Amino acid sequence: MELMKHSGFVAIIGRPNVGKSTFLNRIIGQKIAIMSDKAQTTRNKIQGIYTTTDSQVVFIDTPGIHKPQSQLGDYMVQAALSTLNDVDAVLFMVNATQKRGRGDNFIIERLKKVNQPIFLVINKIDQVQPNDLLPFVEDFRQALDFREIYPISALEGINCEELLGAVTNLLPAGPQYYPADQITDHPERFIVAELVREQVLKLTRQEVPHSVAVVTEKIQRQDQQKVLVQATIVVERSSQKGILIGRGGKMLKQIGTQARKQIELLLGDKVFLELWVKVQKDWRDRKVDLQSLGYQP
Ligand code: GDP
Ligand code: K
Ligand code: MG
Repeated sequence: MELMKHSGFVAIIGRPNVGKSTFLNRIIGQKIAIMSDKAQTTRNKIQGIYTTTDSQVVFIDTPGIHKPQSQLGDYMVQAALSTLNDVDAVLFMVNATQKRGRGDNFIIERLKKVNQPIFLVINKIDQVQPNDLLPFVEDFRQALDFREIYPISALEGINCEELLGAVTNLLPAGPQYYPADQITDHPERFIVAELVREQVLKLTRQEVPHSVAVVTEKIQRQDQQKVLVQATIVVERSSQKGILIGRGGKMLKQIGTQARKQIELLLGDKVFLELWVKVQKDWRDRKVDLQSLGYQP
């Protein structure tokens, strides 16, 4: 096997909504992790693989660390924390517009037991005055010994290349873990389901987004660059099914139209998308359901 100048695994952790998935997608240059302004958008670990001629960095996007309120929440926090033990470096991401709080301190306590280099990544600097950054940095610097500190904007791309370069240079020589053209560890059908769930997150409110899971039933390539995609949206209660379908099917149609555009970008072909909605009572608190929906420990 060919040895690369730099290769390894880098975890991105932080509270919900600080911009972890946005950063990952920016680095990879394609949407492999869905994003939204809702906490707990990301439920699984997602690897984003960045390969150049002499290096390979495998970024691991994680669910935001929060106080779990269901079996699903438990799974998500465990998924995030467990990555800390087997990576070469950690990016601890915080939001420049939010002071250090209990959620950050909880993570910092866990990070104290990590021996690998830890970068403090201060995201969303497009939203703050430069003068406010210095006290912000000072406050975090006192809390933990960071290898480096990078203020960035994942949304606008500020300082992201620089951060990528610094992390890459830190990694030791090692194997190329994935083929050069592979950008994520998840199969196409996982991302397709996530792209449908992203639209549900965007278009619904309150408890509905958190009660939804999506399963891809079929991806079938047909003639003339057309792909048939079938997916089921799983909810916890029949009232939620009603909301998702909407009056005269209007909501489901809107979800379908938006999701189809995203799936077309992913697959590079015209897509014909069929969606169903199914009730699976309280799936978020049932171990068997969690496993069958892809949230397994
Ligand atoms: P995650 O939960 O940490 O993965 O966060 P997401 O990537 O889902 O982003 C949460 C929200 O923050 C979304 O609405 C993003 O558009 C927004 N966001 C992410 N990065 C930035 C940034 O650099 N600047 C601003 N202004 N918003 C951002
Ligand atoms: K989010
Ligand atoms: Mg995320």
